[in-house]
Parts: sequence; C-alpha cells; structure tokens
Amino acid sequence: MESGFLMRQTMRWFGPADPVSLWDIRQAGSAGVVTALHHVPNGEVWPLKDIKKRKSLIESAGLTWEVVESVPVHESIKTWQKDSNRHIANYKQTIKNLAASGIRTITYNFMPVLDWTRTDLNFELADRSKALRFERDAYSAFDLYILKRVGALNDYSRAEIKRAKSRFDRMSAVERKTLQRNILAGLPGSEEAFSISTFSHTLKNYEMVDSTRLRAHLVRFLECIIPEAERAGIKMVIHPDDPPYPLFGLPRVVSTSEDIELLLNAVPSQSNRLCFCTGSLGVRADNDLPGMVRKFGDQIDFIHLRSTIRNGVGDFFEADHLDGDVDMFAVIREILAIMSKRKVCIPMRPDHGHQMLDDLRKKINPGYSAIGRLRGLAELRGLEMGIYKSIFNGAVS
Ligand code: DNO
Repeated sequence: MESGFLMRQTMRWFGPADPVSLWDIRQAGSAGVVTALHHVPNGEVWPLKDIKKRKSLIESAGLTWEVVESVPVHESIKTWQKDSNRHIANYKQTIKNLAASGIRTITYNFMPVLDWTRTDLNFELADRSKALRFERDAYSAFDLYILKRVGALNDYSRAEIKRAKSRFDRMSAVERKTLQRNILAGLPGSEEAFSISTFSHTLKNYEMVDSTRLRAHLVRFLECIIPEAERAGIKMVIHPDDPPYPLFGLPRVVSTSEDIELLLNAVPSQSNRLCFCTGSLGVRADNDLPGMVRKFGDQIDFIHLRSTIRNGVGDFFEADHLDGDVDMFAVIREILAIMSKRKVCIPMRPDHGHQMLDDLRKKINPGYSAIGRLRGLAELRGLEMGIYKSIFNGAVS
C-alpha cells in the first residue's frame, strides 16, 4: 500500500503581544502558526509591509505562517449597508497583499456581530483545570435581564424564562458584570468589543436581516471576493458558527451540513473552501462529523480539532480533546482518508485547551493557554500517527 499524508501541525498565535511565544509553540511540536494582524482595525487594508514583517518574525523562530486566522468581515458587508463597497475593495486588497507575501489560506467567518461566544471562562473540571463553557440559563438571563433585548421574550418558552429569572436572581453584581464581559468584551480573535448600549445599537442593524438575507449577503460577498482569491491563488476557508445556532435573535447560516453545502455550491470554486471545526459543529447532535468530513472532504483546507460535552438543556463545555461528544478517532480516520485521496497535508490546529498546571497562575488568552493546547496537540498527533500507521502499514511519507 502506498504511503499517506499527515496533517500539518500548527498553533494559533496572537502576535508579539501573545503571552505564548513562538518558541513555546515550536517546542510544543508545531511546524507553523496561524495568526492575524490584530492591530489593523476591522475593515481596513492589511499593509504589505506589516504582513512581511510578521512573516519574517515567524520564520525567525523556524516556523511557517501556514494560515491567516482571520481576516474579519466588516459588519457593513454582513448587513450590506452603504459602506460595504469600500470594505469589499479593502478586503480584496488584503487578499492581494497576503498572496504577494506567500500566504495561501485565509480563514473568515460570517457570524453577525459576535464571533465565538461563551458564558463562563473559568469552569472548573474534576481535575481542577479550567474550561470554557456555555450555560444556556446564564445566556438567557443576560439576554432578558441585563441586555433587556427588545423582543427577547418571544424567543423563549415560559419554562426557559422562569429558569433565566431564577438564574439572574441568584447572581451577585460581580457575577452579572463578569457574565456581561464574557459575552460582550470579545473573546480572543473576536476583534470587536461592545457595551450594552453599543451592542443594542448594533443589533438594530439586523432588524431586516433574517437568515435568508444573511445568506444572500454571504453569497454576494463571495461573488465579489472569490474571483480575486482565484487570481491570487488563495483559498478562502469559512469557519462555522460557534455555537452553531442563532444567538440574540441574530441569524447564523454556517451551522449545519445543509448550510455548508449551500454556500459552497453557490459559488463553486477552488478558492471557496471550508475550515472544518469539530468544536463548533460538534455542539449540535444532528451534525454527523465523520460524515461531514467525507461529504466536504474535497473542500476542506484547514482543520480545528476540539471536543465538547453537551447536555439536554443546551449547555456545553469544552472537553479534553480526545473525550466528549466528538468521535475524534473517526474524524481523524476520515481526514487521513481524504488527505491520502487528495495527496495533500491539510494544516490543523488543536483548538483551545484547558487552563492547567502553570497556566493556572499566568495571564492567558481564554482557550489559548500554552500547556492545555500542548496537551491537546500531543494527544491529537499521537492518535493521528496511530491510525496512520495502522492504515499504511507503518509507512510514513
Ligand atoms: C475561536 C476561533 C474563532 C475563529 C473565527 C474565524 O476560538 O475558532 O474566533 O477564529 O471565528 O473567523
């Protein structure tokens, strides 16, 4: 049997201000990093000289800049408002500048207003490490009684409203502030932070944008930028919604297999591709992850590996990478099969990790501590190698 291909190991790095250094990442066993120019305001062009400077910094630690995560899509594009043309022109220029610097893959998402969302950033596990968690009642308590969103009452059942009220009543003032900060201050990589009033104001821009409109805006955006990406030899990989369902009455259109199929088919191109994130998609019990890898295998160009544990009332927390609701063995087996078929090594990163050991005493970016991710990467690599060798009779290319 011929030999196959292994994933390219990377870790996310938030740039020179990240408490995790490039050398930490290299020592964790990564070949490269995934990063972004977080200092460039959302919607502006990424200057060529800044991209080049970042690239040489990464290379000076013996690493490669494998993937950009993310070039954010400006709100004016998601709502298709007056400024969208300027922001699309800027986005295209950023694509060109990244391509001119040798970048080949760009991640983005199309989640309205908020990027990934959690309610608790210090959820203590049985081994006293800390995980990120989404608690449904805390989320609805925030929506109904802190944000006091117009029309929110219509989005919940009577039982949910009762639970949210009692959750809110049990929270101290400090807990309410922390909850607000967790949801609105922007988790790492989110690029936007809101107060109650700016958030409420931004929500208004979506009064006329339901899921059909949002999807139409996504397709229009792709029709504008994909030809530029094709010319530049760039793959645009869309990241799924996290969590994969609407929040705060905002539509989300990259949550299921049907959603992904629609967007990939709407603008068929070698540049219209997918970032397969098991942690985001795995929160829905109706997403069959190994089946989705099989189905979209030819269109996946970046992989986030992480697992969650959900319960019946809509809570979930981030589990150990090899534990939880994601069948990581089956997912990696399918990934190895598609890489062997396509004869490529797809970049992957261990998505998030627990705060553990020394990281418990350090300042960290939530989800992105060094040791938790190092553990995740080590476990995932080992699992991959084990499956690989059993498939390819020990041959490694
Ligand atoms: C969270 C990340 C997301 C992701 C963006 C992609 O940990 O997976 O912030 O980078 O949604 O655009």
